[in-house]
Amino acid sequence: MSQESEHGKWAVSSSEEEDGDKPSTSLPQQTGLSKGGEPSFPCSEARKAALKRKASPLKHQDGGFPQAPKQKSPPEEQGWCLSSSEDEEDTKGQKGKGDAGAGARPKEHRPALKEQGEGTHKPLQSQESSQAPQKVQDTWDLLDGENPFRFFLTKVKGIDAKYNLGALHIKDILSPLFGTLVSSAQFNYCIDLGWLVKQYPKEFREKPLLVVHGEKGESKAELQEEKGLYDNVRLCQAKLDIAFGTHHTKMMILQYEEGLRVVIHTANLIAEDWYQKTQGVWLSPLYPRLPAGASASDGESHTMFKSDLISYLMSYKSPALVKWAETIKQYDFSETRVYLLGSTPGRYQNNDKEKWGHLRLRKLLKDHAMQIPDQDSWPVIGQFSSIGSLGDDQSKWLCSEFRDSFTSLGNGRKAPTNHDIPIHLVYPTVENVRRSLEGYPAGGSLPYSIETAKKQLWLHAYFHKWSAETSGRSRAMPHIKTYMRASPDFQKIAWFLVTSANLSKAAWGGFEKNGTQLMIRSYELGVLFLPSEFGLNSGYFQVKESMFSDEPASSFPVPYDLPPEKYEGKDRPWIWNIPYTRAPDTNGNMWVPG
Ligand code: GNY
Repeated sequence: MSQESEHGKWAVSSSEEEDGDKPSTSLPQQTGLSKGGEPSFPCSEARKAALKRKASPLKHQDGGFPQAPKQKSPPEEQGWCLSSSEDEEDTKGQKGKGDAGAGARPKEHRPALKEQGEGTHKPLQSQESSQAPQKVQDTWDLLDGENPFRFFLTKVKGIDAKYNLGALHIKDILSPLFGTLVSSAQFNYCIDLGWLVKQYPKEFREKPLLVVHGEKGESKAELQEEKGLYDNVRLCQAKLDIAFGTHHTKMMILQYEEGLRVVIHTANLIAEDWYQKTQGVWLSPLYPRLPAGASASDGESHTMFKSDLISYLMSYKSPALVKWAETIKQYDFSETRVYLLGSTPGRYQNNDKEKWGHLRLRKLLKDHAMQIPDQDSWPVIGQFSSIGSLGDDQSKWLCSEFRDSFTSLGNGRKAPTNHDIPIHLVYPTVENVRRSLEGYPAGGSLPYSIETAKKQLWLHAYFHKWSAETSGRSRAMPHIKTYMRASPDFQKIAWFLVTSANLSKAAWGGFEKNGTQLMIRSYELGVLFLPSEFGLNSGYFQVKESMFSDEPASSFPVPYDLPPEKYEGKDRPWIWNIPYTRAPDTNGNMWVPG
């Protein structure tokens, strides 16, 4: 069978079964089913396939890609983070760079991360530029008041150092400079436990670590076996009772001697996800412990983040997470300026409908977004790394329930008709991936399948390329997922969301029973930034134009270029399970899945 359209021409050999709701998770050469008939272990299988390809890459006849920069291949960090968690094998020529070695005390002259707004909670004024726009010197300056949003990208190996100045590696996040760890919880999808433990500084590697995952069957057994090597590690399997659901949530809860911190991000706990990809990280402030005898409602923020986080944790119905919820109750979250927006599997009706997924976003925007003149014409921009089955045409989900939620406005207002509100979708082209730092293997984390793509060619008309000159990450493929509402000239944004949620019904939810029920398959988590929480009464953030200009600190650092650039004639969305052999990638290789 062959399909051709303005947006794609592919040869498809077998006729796949058509499951209207099945997310696009078919693997290149799916290998059978487990006893229970569940699909076989997506994460570990995908990683094994990647390792196999890496071991025997298929060289393109033309050899290297024109400007192929020679680079070290293995994603092993070699002292390119600021943390003091140097590994035995990371030390080659890296000693004496000022980091504390194992067991040594952190730099005493550095405060353990000075907190923006701490104590004073002075709202940022839109026009305020009184703080001299001094050059950002290092991460510490950046955390110290230059970044009210606490929104970061992960460090990328192989780009100009200036683009990593405000970026964080996982070792930075887990560094003793952020706090003296007592206990932690890691929520994630794909977890390399041996690697994860090594990201903690040596002195914290034996502290209690709870790993919350969604693995079943054989890959769960693998994780359990690995866990056996560590006395301090406990596993919590998130229940996934609805078919094709996934535990996508990526969160760290870090309990310190000095307080508690929550990190909500987009990266899997594997080396490749922290190497050459664009990933987003939101760091909470350091939450102080409440005085003994504080009541349940104490330590709440205007955004209700604390109780929303507790509700999210309780949705797992796991004793280990009830304990973490009890711990959270003891801390003061009042400095939090973001809203928590999650998904948790279930079928929700009545009051519960607005707790999760796109209806939660709809409610937050209705209740808290401010009115802006002409906002009816402001486009919605969605940016993601995978795409589910969205139906036969746009009316089925994208331009109905999804658009209704993402175009919601303050004061419960609704655009008279939202039919003309543009939706721009940002997803990498084949050419984006081919020229990326990783080359075609970057496509192993962009699992849009041919089976899904061929059913929804209509969707590809909404697509825009990945471009990120502003953040220096045009060649670091996105695994971040973001959504925002921008002005028609793309200079302002009404809100910004960073999340684990891809463009899928499994993540955001889909109506059932004539819209009286929202059905969600997966766990997802993100944070929503609204201007009002940052002391802006204009109703919008100015978009930060460059990392190096003297813009007010209240400008929002959108991590990719605006306006988004449409796919051109020959552009195709990256599809991970078809071959690309016509042109070599960055490393002179082809892509032949399966
Ligand atoms: C989740 C991923 C479709 C499945 C097997 C998949 C493939 C490649 C990367 C994936 C990924 C996530 C995630 N599924 O990065 O949650 O981050």
